[in-house]
Formats: sequence, C-alpha cells, structure tokens
Amino acid sequence: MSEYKTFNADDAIAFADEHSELFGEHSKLSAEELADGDLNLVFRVENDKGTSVIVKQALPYARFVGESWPLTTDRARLEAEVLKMHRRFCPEHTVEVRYFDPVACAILMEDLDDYRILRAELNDGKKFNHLAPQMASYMANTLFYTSDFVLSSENKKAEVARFLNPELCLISEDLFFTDPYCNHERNTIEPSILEKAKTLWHDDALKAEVAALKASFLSKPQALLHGDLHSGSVFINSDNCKVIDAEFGFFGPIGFDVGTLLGNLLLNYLASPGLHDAEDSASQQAYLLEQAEQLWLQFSETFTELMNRETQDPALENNLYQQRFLQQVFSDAAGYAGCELIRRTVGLAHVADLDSISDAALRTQCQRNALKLGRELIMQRSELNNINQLLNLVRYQQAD
Ligand code: SR1
Ligand code: MG
Repeated sequence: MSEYKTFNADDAIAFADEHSELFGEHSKLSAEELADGDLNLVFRVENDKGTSVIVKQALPYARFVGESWPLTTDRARLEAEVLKMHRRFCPEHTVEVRYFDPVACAILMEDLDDYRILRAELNDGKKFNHLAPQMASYMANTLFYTSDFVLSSENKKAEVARFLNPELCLISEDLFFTDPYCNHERNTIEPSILEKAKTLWHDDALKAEVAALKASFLSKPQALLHGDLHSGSVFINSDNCKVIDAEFGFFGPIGFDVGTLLGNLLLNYLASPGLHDAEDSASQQAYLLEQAEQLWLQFSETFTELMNRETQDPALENNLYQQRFLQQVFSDAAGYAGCELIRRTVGLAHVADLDSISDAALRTQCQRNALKLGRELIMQRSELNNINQLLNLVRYQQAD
C-alpha cells in the first residue's frame, strides 16, 4: 500500500492474505467487522477451515466520537511496538502481533476467538481464579523489564523517546485528571448524581491530590506502561488471560497500570449489587476482593524477586530503596484506582458495569459509592500501608 486508505472488508482480506502464511486462497476468505468500541476499525478475517486473524486499523479520528475528534494514526505503531515489547517479557499474557504496516496503520494479530472480554465476563458474574496471578505476572514482568532497574541509562532514554505518545497521553490527562473535576462538555453525568458530581468541581483538597497524580503521570517515566489496562483490554477464558489494545502505551508511573486494573475490579465490585441478586452479589464481591488482594500481593512479590535478582544498576540494588519504591507504587496505584472510579462515573468514557444497571435507584447508589470510594482512595493513598488497609476502605465505605 502506497498511501493510507480506510479499509473495507475486501481491503482487510487482502491485507490478511498478503501478510499471513496461514491463508493462501484469497477467494475463500471472509471478513466481518467487529465492534471495537472506542477508536479503531477491527476486522476478523477467516478462511473456510475456520482459521482466523484480526486486522486492526487506526482511523484518523476517535471512532466513538467521530471525525470531529482527529487523532494520530501513529497510535497503531505505538500499539504494535508496545505489544511486541510486552510480549518479549510476558508472552503468555500478551496478544501476538504478526505484522504491522506503517502506511496502512494496520496491525495483523492473533485472533483470541476462544476468549471473551473480561469486563463482560465479570458483569455476567463469572469468576476466574487465574485472573489475579496471571495479570500480576503480566504487570510485574512487563513493567520491571522496561524500567531503570534493567535498562541502561542511555537505552532507557532512547526508549522513552521512541514511545512518546503525546496525543493519546493528552486524552488520558484530560479524561482522568481534568474533566471530572470541572463542568466539562465532554462529561456524561446522570441527573441523579449531578449534585454529587458538582461537589467534585469545588473540592480543592481533592483537586490538589488529583493534581499531584497528574504531575506524576506527566513526569514519572518509570516503565513502559500498557496505558489503558481496564477490564475491556483483557481477554480471558477458563485457562488464560491475554492483554490487547496497548495504543495508550508510554513510559509513565508503574502505579498507573496497576491502579487502572485494580480500579476496574473495584468498579465491578461496586456495580455488583446492581447487576446480581443479593446472594450472587455477595459471592461476586468476595471473589473480586480476593482477586484485588492477590493482584497486589503477587505483583509485589514478583516485582520484589525481580528487583533482588535482576537489577543491573548498582545504586538501585539497595534493599531499602527497593522497598520504598514498591510502597510508592502502591500509593500511586491506590490514587490512580480512585481516579479511574471517578472518571468512569462522571467523565466521558463510562463502563458497562455501572451503566448497565437497569434499576435507576440502584444505579444511582452504585455511582455514588464509586465517587465516594474514588475520593477516599485518592485522599488516603499515602496513609494506606498495605492492600488489606485499602480493601477495608472498600468494604466499609458507604456513600452519604
Ligand atoms: C477517547 S478514548 C476514551 C477512553 O477509551 C479508551 O479505552 C481509554 O480508556 C480512553 O480513556
Ligand atoms: Mg481501548
């Protein structure tokens, strides 16, 4: 392809045929467009034997808003490069990129057709005990091996530059740290919680803490993040999890990935009473808190082992420093989890966990709980010494 053109189904077939050894007979291929939801065009291309691949193309705008929101197609390169890098360090839990075309801004990747999106599974009340250990392993490996503990100073700076992602970072900066705390036209706020949302706009103590979290997001290039590790970016089945959709990746604070995922477990926890009957909700909530606990414990255990064993920089081998580093990641993660709860409740990009609660009064109560817990996590993040203290905050918080 000599110039960028938006793919139709035939283009996706031609692209898959040209760049995949799995196929061969063009005439026997079919393509269906999948709903990607947010930003891109996604096709599943399949042959008559049921072998399939995914073709994902970046559009020059944000798909779910429309052409009025232009967006760089270079995000496809960033996504392909982040996924390749993460797959180097955690092949089990990162989707495989098979080919990237920089002109078409299109990626050919593994089809996870025997997996389902984690968010949909959790909303259906499904439980997977491998979720926490596998995602902890994904985060510990991808984040440790792209950090200063391993990369040389020179190489790290080159990698930070290679993964600069200003346009997509700006989206996160606005949607996480700015819009929910003012009367922004991008926000979607249900009338029943408008008064609660307005209290955020005038909460200076909270806004000071959110400013500190934003400053860290802007200026703490600790590791190559996934950058959008919510439960819609994780595919799961009865054995395994795989992470997709890394177009928001950049070098940022490790706690941002950990906190985004933790925040999504907590969003599902808070939505649970609106999605299930009392007995099922109690059981789902117990499962989610156990996963949240294990996610942090296993992440910190693996990260600690890696720091002990694999640190290359002699100064960073210091044990006390390493403990402090991890404690800071924990408090960052608590804060970013809080931001995720708030922005998914009153910001632009909501989640089905809360929005699909059909009983309006219950939905309002769950949304209020999300705002309350979000605030507590942000405000108390530096005083929380361990995951049990954080989970107690979750268990015992009640909305006013
Ligand atoms: C305009 S993009 C809105 C949201 O979708 C993505 O998946 C990110 O979470 C982003 O904040
Ligand atoms: Mg996405």
